Amino acid sequence: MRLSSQSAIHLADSIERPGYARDTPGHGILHFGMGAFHRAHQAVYTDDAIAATGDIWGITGVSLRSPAVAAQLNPQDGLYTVSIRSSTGARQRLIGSLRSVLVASQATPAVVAAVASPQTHIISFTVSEKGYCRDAGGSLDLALAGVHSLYRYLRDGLALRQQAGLPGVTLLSCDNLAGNGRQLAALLTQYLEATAPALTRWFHDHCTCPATMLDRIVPASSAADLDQHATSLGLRDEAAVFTEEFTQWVIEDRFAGPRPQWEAGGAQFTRHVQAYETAKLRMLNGAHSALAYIGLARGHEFVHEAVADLPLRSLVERLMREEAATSLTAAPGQDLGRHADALLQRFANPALRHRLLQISMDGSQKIPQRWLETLAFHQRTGRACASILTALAAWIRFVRGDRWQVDDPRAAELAGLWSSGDASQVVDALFGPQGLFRNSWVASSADRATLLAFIGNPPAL
Ligand code: CS2
Repeated sequence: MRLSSQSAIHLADSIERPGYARDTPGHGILHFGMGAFHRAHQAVYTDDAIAATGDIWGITGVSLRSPAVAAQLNPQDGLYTVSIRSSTGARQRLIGSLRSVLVASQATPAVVAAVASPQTHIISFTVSEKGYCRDAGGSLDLALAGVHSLYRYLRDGLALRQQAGLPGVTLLSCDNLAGNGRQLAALLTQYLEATAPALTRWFHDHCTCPATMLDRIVPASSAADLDQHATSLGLRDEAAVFTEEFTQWVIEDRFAGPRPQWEAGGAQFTRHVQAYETAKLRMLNGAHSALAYIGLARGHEFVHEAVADLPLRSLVERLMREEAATSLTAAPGQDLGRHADALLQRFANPALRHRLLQISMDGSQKIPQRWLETLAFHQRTGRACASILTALAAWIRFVRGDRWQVDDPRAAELAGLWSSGDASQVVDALFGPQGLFRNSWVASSADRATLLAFIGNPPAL
């Protein structure tokens, strides 16, 4: 039997349930990007906030193109379980904050109407780095921002809000971008200026784009996970997600209207989001990407295996402690050394089975904020960053595309750079003065030589 509002009474008693009645209409959150991450993070904080305050909020999910998540969640009335996997076992909980999922490409008017609805106060996003349709320099690429980009739905819905005299909304980017709120505001402004200039002023005067830092490791659920889970649950949950105990959400308190009391689930509201965010991107995500590209080349499949490979573990420690942490200003009370200790422990969790290939996706969208900004910082301090350069060389070999399937919006272009077989041409096309990533980092001649040496001959570690 499939999980749904009706069948939920058959769930095993050990499973925690929403502490509120789900059938009351409430305030609305419209969330773009219904992947496992949102279901294991923001939707859980929202569930906690509703249970703690009785203030009802409901999330309407939007998938931009793929109907897969809607087909998992709608037949289940939006219900799904989160399983927390630690080394001591698993704990499960049923989440009630999600109401339904729209597929934007098939239900455009419904998505635009949801943006414009007076019940909607927050529109949030986990559309991944590439969902923002940026060019390599970080500006909006209008050719990519087509009819099924998030910008189009925002523009059409916000225009209706303006015409109806409705209040603005909070646009909350929850993606791993440096200065995610600021970037969303700038990109949407570029889009409006190009396609609906009369709306730009209203957007600036009525909407806000707070900065956020979100952290929880959520591997994609596999078919085997779902099968095994059905046995322990007593019902089949096609939308189940599996995650770790750790969770963190740091948010800038700059909302255009009401918001859930996410503090009830442990969210921190602070002015120092940027410090947390930069530390997370350069340490956690920077380490993750290094584990992915170097770990795959060393024959590993999962993060816990790669971090148990001692020479690789030491490289990742040096990357976090000596290269990333020294480029950061900690938030008040934040201890970056302890942060690195905790990350190593989280990476070592064997129950998570987090695939390196999942992290390897979309490298061209990830490396600027994970590695290149650290390299640029230390170009000014004079510190050599051998660990990041080793990881960067592994990525350059990876995008050649001859050993793994490269899942990246620039995959063809990156593989094309390799057509001459000459690594120095590839490095110059990426990190030379005219290179693709020149706005983030241009390799000095010493770093260029190191990179070329590491590409030709991966260091033994
Ligand atoms: C990972 C992140 O796939 C990736 O690129 O580095 O999804 C990471 O697991 C999360 O940011 C953890 O909060």
